[in-house]
Amino acid sequence: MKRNIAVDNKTISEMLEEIADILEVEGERSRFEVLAYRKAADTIGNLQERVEDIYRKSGTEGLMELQGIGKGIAGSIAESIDTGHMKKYDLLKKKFPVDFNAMTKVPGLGAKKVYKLYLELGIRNMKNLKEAVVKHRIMKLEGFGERSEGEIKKGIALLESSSGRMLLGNALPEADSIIKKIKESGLAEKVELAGSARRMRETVGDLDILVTTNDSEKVMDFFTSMKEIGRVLLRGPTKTTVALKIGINCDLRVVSTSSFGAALQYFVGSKDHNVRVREIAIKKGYKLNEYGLFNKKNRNVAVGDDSEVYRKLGMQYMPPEIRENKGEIELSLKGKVPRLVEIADIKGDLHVHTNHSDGSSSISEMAEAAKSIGREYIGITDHTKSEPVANGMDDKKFMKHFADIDRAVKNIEGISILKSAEIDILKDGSLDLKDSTLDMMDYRLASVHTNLKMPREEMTKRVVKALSSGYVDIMGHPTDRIIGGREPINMDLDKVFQTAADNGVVMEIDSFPGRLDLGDENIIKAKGYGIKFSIDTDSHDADHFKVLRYGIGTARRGWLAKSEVINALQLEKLIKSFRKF
Ligand code: DGT
Ligand code: CA
Ligand code: CA
Ligand code: ZN
Repeated sequence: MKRNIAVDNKTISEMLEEIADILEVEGERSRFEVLAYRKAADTIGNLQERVEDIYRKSGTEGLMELQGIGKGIAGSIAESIDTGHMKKYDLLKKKFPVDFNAMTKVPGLGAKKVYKLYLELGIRNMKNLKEAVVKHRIMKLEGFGERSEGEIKKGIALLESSSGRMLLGNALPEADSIIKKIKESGLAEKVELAGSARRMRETVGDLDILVTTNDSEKVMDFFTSMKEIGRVLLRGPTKTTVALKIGINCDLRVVSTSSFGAALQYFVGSKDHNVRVREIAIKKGYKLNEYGLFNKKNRNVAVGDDSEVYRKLGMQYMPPEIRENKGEIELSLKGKVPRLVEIADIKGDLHVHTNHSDGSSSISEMAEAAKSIGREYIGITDHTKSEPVANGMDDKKFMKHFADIDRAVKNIEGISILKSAEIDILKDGSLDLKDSTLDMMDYRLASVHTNLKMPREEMTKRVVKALSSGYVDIMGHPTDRIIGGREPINMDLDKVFQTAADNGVVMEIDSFPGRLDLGDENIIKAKGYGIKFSIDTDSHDADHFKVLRYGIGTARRGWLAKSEVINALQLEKLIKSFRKF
């Protein structure tokens, strides 16, 4: 199987993941080697910088400085950038011509199951898989059964409903880098991101960029020859559409300086928001479109940026994140748009993993990294024993772990390190550690990780019991959904939020791009119960703290103010806010 030059992070990460899948099912290699490839795939997949840039700048040495990337894997990555091929990958794929990458994305299908489907039914790709589901061939297989087939069917539907859109966490860094390059080229005056990415939606359909320039030809030439671009789909003097290598389209629009404000207002969207703004314009005797806000004399009165459009219409400025026609228009007309929480408000991070469970960095490394980006405190929340795959610790191990935290605290200045854990909420709603261990923590974060398919009533009971135990301060990634990968757990959110409100339990906004949990709509719902929030990164690596921007974007889409976010508090106030027992 031939591949295009494999230079983008996603392709490399997927190849490494597939190597891990094949090594795993081959069963001839050590578990260690399989894990090494998975770890490397994960690192590359989460990298905000382009791995190609790192390699070009600092060679294989530079690659080896990345978490979990040793000499061998660094060599393979270098090879794929240099030649467009990874020998090891090609060899393994020849032996196992199975699309592990696509099929393991189906919730519930791991590498081993995919391999079994290949051996027994000859299923090599998604198309074969879908056919087998339709023909009910999978339910007859040993180890699968009717329920399993039904789950695969649901999983495929879930995947398809989200395909075509990309996670904000993958799309936004790409947009940033394209915009930076256009700015640096000096060919354009204004360069602005628009569309759903500017509004920080959790997934985006395509990227939209607006520029002003006096040489549209040159800008379009520059844009279409960028290395990020896979194919030019449409090229014109005012609009060019390209397919980016990362697997999403990007529209670049050239607008005149006098139209810029109206164009930005229009293309930031959302469409529903725009429809309302246009109605208001008409009522006030204007005509509004992407070219301008025109008065009765057909003169454009909104010159500047998008805020000019709103100002001329007698509306208060609304941040892009809330432009969804969900009440922002009414508040804007009354001048009552709230000030939303910002990255700069965040003082600490209350969900951080280390290499004491499934993280890749030490307590001190995580603290240093957090300090370097201005955090004043972090809470260490490693996993508990019910998560053996994540190296979860039992009560005894936590004693040693806490002593290690104490030692790290002594060796670092300028940041406080809090003792906590990400405690599993067990099947019956009890917590995965003894009360005496919980008592030693500064606060307690609890999450559901296992038995995700419980019936609604049971799941609600389970979570309500945990939240009313008096021991839970924060509920971690409350719905446990994975965007495009796993449905939220089935529970009565109203009951859960009511219980949280009654017991002073804070809801987390997990900033990891594939989670963003709670998501915008559930934040609005929880907010209605008077619940407070913690916007955390769930970092598993010193490099992960930067995902906070996605959590903040989501919080803003959920209309949160600084006062509703506990980790915007100074440490002493935060500690006081956790209930004492
Ligand atoms: P996406 O790309 O599906 O994630 O979502 P958007 O919001 O980026 O949508 P897109 O790329 O189709 O269009 C960008 C913006 O342009 C959109 O947010 C609002 C504006 N727009 C597009 N089509 C229309 C329309 O038919 N009417 C109005 N009023 N605005 C539109
Ligand atoms: Ca778009
Ligand atoms: Ca678009
Ligand atoms: Zn978790």
